[in-house]
This record gives sequence, C-alpha cells and structure tokens, in this order.
Amino acid sequence: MAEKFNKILIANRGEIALRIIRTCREMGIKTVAIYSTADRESLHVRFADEAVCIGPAASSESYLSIPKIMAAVEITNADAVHPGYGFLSENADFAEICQDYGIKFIGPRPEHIRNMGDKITAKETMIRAGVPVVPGDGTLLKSAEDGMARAETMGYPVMIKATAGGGGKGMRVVNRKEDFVNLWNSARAEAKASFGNDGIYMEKYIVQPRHIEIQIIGDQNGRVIHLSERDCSVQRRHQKLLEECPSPFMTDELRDRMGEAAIQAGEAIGYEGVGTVEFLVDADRNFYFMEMNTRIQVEHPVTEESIDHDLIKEQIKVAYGEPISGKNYTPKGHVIECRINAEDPWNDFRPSPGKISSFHSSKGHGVRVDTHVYAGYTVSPYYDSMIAKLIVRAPTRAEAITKMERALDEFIVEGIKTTVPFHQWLLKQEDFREGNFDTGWLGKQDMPKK
Ligand code: MV4
Repeated sequence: MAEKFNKILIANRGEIALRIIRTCREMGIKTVAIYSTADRESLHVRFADEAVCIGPAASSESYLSIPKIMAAVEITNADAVHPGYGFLSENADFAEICQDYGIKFIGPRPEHIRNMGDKITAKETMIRAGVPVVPGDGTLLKSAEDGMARAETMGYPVMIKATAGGGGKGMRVVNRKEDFVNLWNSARAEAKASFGNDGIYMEKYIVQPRHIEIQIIGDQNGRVIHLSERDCSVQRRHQKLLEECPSPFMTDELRDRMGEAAIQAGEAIGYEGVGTVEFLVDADRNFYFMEMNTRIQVEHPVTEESIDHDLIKEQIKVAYGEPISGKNYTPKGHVIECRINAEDPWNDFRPSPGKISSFHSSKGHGVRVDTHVYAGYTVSPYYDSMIAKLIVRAPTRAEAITKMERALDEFIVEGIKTTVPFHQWLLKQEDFREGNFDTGWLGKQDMPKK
C-alpha cells in the first residue's frame, strides 16, 4: 500500500470544504484551505491547518483559477488535491495538470473525466460495457434533415441532446416533426453558447422517468462495488431539492440489477474513486444509463447514513492505493436529505443572499446537518445558494418523513429566505408521501404563492 497523504489542499469552499477537512483531521492528514476575499470569515479557513487567499470573489479568478490553485499547492507543499464538487471537480485539464506536477488529484484519471464529460463517448462506452442505454444510436446528427429522418424511424417523441451537455442545457423534447427544425436550432445555439460545442445526438424520449442513481467506488486494482441508490426525482429545473434512500420505487431485485449494471460500467473503464451512475427509470422499471458523475456529489451523505460509512474517507483511501474490501452494500433504514438553499421558494426560488441574523440548527436523534453557516454569516451572491443539508435517518420512510418534519420545524434561519418552507410543503403532499412522483411531478404542482 502506498504512503498516506501528508497534506491535502481542498480546492473548494462552503460545506464540502468543511466536510473534507473533518475527515482529514480524523485520518491525521494536514489540510490547506484556499479562499477568495469573499470567504475570509468562512469556517473552512478557520478549521484548516493552513489557508491561502487565492483571489477576489469572482470564481473565475479564485476557485476556478488553475494557476492560482497550483501556486497554493506549491507554496504549501501539499501532496494531494481534493476538488469537492462543482468548480474544478470535473475538469480533466486540472486533473491532468495535478498528475503532471506529481500531485494526487483525489478523483478518477483525467481520461475518465474527459470521456464521461462527452455524452456520446459516455454512451458508446456504456453500450460496449453491456449497460442498458436509452434507445438511439448515440452518434452525432449531421443536420436537421438527418435528425428528422432518424426521428421517423425511431418514432416521436424524441429527445435531442448536446454531447457536451449536462444539467439539461442544450436538450429539447421533440414531439412532432413540425417542431424539429426550431428545436434543433435552439438546442444547437444553447449548446454552442454554453459549451462551445454544438454537437447534438438523439434518443427516444422516456416519458415520466424517475432519476435513480447508483453510488460506486473503484480501487486501483480494478475492483468496483456499489453502495446502493439515491432517488433524486424531486427536482426543479435540473436542481435537486430532496434525495432519499431507498428509492420508494426500488425493489431488491431492481437494486441488484441496477447495482450490477453500475459495477459493469465502472469495471469496464477501470474506474478509480467514488462515482455515480445516473439512470432514468421508467414506469415499468426499465432502467437506462443517463450520465456518469466522476466526483463526490452533494447528496453523498444520504449514502453515508444508509450504509454507515464515511465516503470521503473511502475516497481518500482508494486515492492512496488502498484496496476496497469485498461486498456491495444494502441500505439500512430510510434516509432523506433536504437541501436548504438561500432562496425564496414562493418567488420562483429567487436567490436570497445576505446576512444571517440568527441561526439554530436542528438536532436530536437521527438528525445530521452539514453546513458552513452560522449566526452572523453573510451568504454571498457570488456562489451557490445552498447553505445546509438537513439529513435524517429512521427505520422506515414514514418515520423518516415525520422526523424530517420535526427537524425542519426547528431549523431556524433569520435574515434571509430559505427553502425550509418548500420542504415543509413538499412533505405534506400526498403524492410525495405515497412515493408517487417522477422527475416531472414538481413542475406540475401548484405551489403556494405566499
Ligand atoms: C432524458 C429524459 C427523457 N428521455 N432523456 C435531464 C438532464 C440530463 N442529464 C438528462 N435529462 C433527461 N434526459 C431521455 N431520453 C428526461 C430527462 C430529464 C430529467 C432527468 C433526470 C432528472 C430530471 C429530469 C428533468 C427533466 C428531464
């Protein structure tokens, strides 16, 4: 086994930076925080062993600046970089630069990030690995005419997607041939503007899918296991709001099959580190590969609480070459995570930055709160609006819902608006309580307008 790391630089901010520092401390690994001038007062700066200011508030000049981060690595003599999620976590060039400098990037190899970032390449890879994918050949469309001809064969509705896409950008549902040219043009323009790549491919449109993802982890010996699923179907404009495990739609048999498919996906490419294989699941429980995320995700605590393992610790261990031991995991009890964002849920989820005048975190049995905020903290308009993740665990889904309701009632934030009232509303909905929801459900609800 390789030496464990002496010092990890955390190339991130907010709750995930704190989350990583906590595990490093428990593992006896020194930490370096980086921060922008907007984050001087942040807890990740205080809790790390060292901290380096790398630039102004704008991410492009701080948390996204590879030269500044590499300079911080150099002056602090860190031997590994943990990218967290967002920012540079899925930037293959950054992973490659780390590699070239002899710094361990805690994540998969650059080619895996690159290949999974290109959706056509990812799909081709999954087809070769024997993982079910959405019908559609996964090659670039040559023109609108080419697309229309293929759509005739496939049958409407179809979905056209940007190969550089993700997060719903450059993606359109086409219901009839009359709409094709317009939607093709707008998808291409959006893809070009967002990614600088206007390559588009086509799939059969899966109606009312659930979003169920499988957490995997692979070691440097090519061994991959799965750590069960998360249901992320409660989304708004491709932003997840609540995640849970087990999925209310899951069966033991389906978990085995989806888990096996996710392992096949990871093994086929020799995947190293933690990763997530996202699937669309239709009403008949057919599942189709959608995307692979090559980072630790926001919702990883759902899995941590379900299987009682620290995923950041496992991630660091495989990064320094420790083999993973054996078996897949079955979730225990029921875990729900609510994302608490500094947004006004009754006003189109408009961001609500500003100073938190008073703060009280939920506590008690089965309650976990991952947050970087405190009374007096100012939520910056420059970064993501998530201020906390409220996670509960209980023996059954019904009890987890009750516990979450209790925990939301005692989660107090004053001075800014948050998504707490949204979650209180959501947990009261009969469809949610019965597990009757898919990725389109929330968009069809009449939400209160207070
Ligand atoms: C789809 C789909 C239906 N059919 N592909 C959304 C994000 C992007 N990564 C893929 N997405 C979808 N792809 C086919 N062939 C429906 C979605 C989709 C969706 C997927 C997961 C979670 C929320 C969603 C919301 C709208 C559309």
